[in-house]
Amino acid sequence: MKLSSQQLDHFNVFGFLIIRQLLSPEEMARFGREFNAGLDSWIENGKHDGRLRHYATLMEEISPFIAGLAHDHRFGVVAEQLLGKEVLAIAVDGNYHVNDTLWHPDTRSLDYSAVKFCIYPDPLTGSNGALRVIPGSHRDPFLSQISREPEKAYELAQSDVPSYTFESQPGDVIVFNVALWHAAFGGDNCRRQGVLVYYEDPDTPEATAAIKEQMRSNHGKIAQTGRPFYGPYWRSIPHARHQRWIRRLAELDSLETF
Ligand SMILES: O=C(O)CCC(=O)C(=O)O
Repeated sequence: MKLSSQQLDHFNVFGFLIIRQLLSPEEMARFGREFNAGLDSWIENGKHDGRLRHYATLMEEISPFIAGLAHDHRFGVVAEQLLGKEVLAIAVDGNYHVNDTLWHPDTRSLDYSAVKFCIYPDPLTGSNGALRVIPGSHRDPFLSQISREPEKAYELAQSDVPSYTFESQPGDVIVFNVALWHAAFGGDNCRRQGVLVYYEDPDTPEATAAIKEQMRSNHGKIAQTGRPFYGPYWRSIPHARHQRWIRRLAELDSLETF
């Protein structure tokens, strides 16, 4: 899949890109089934009680279609075009979100670049939890100027911060630079979000150091669950692109969780 120069400009200028109906209804039906099976397999009694956000990786044999999206050209090759270089697939995961996600960027480091694809299996509008982004907030000085406390900084409620809302139908995908400020408001207690994250394949000391540090933090979060971030299934996916990622992560000391 080849992005147009307008799509690349949109991503570079605003920090995000929307690709409508990237996944077909049949693919979304499978996505939804594997998503629930994968997420529920990380819950002790197998059922989310809706009280707290629940996160799980989707890189195991229980969700082969979702795991395989990482090397699907609609994601892996698109990530390469967006970042203008080779990438590493870092995570495929999902969340049952509960209530609001307050404003934040996923990173404040501009030493490396990375993108996050979000796939919401249920229709979402601005009033029931659609993702909101602040266009152009992935670059400094705007990135650093925005406050996490809009109530104090601008006398604005979190949900009143000026933004663009990604209203979506199943199959629509948004991809954003991980430095972009984003949030979501008004969702229920089981708002489903699938995610694919790619980092640039680092070729400078700064990017390498920043990515290694970020990976330590990624592994640290998963280590608490007692599971490996990259389990045997993920490591064995027999796709050339995928195997290159595994080798590079090992070279970067970023493959092992413990
Ligand atoms: O609530 C959401 O949909 C966004 C969650 C989030 O902050 C993220 O994916 O980085």
